[in-house]
Amino acid sequence: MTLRIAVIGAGIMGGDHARIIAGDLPGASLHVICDAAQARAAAISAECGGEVATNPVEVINRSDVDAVVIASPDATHAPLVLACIAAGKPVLCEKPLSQSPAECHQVTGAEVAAGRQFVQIGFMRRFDASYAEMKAALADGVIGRALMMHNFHRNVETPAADFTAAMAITNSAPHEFDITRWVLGCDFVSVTAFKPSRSGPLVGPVFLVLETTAGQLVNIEVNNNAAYGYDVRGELVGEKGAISLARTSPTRRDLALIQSTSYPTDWRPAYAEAYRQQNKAWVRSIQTGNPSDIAANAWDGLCAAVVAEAGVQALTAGHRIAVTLPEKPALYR
Ligand code: ISE
Repeated sequence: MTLRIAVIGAGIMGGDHARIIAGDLPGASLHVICDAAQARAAAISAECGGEVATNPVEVINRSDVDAVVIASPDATHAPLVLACIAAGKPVLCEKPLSQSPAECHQVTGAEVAAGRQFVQIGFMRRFDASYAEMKAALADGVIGRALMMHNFHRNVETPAADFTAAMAITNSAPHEFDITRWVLGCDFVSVTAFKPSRSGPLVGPVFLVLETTAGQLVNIEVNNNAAYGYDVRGELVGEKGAISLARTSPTRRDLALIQSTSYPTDWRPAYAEAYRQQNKAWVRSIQTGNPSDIAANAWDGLCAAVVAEAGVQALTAGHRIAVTLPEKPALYR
């Protein structure tokens, strides 16, 4: 049976998910594209197909919608996920699940009450080959026990004019909060946050230092106005060696005594394949009834939100803040 998928949100990520579903997602079809701005939904529909709609809750409850992708503004994610759970619809929710741990708690509580998982969170880096190889190297023991993980997350410029330093922690850094948890297989016990002074009005970098439940250190630099290119770096340091993400460029140029490679413009070309693999894993999980063993679930979304909230507190307080997670429900063990 082909899954009839509705995409909620026709912005940057909603458009990309619609293109993946329409063009490269076996077993699924783009059934509805929904956005409060009808013209934006109509433009995606003209390109990818699907009916146009403007009311997300109505779409979620349609009997001819089998599954839902939520790619609307961050603040709408948790309420719409709750509507999907209430309607019994599997949902792929773009990160973050919510910037509020309390809202994430409502979602995990709804899944626990239903006795099953409905939610996959769009932490697509878990499906990136470089991070998968890093995780495998740690599991194989080749670099020894993990000591530290260094992470750099640089955007050309902030994705929105109202982007703040706190959003660097609540919107961008959740990728690192999740991928370091996934690679290291542990959680965090504290976070300390710093930010250098930057000249001019642009949002400057934030620098986080986190301690894990296994006594390791994780540092995360998020610079949303790096200017030179979209550049994500990672190095996992073990007691016997280290492994780093290899930055790839489609080509290398040798011209006039200069060798050069290019940077992606933003995260979408950098993780195009990871998004496809993530979405395929989601469709498989619906078809089989078994959650993906790679993808992030609502519990992972809650963990990212708890760390992000502590990170913002640490930035304001200027000292280490404890990260305290609730008891993990059996549904997620
Ligand atoms: C954006 O929302 C993403 O999810 C990107 O992966 C990340 O690199 C960017 O910093 C975020 O704003």
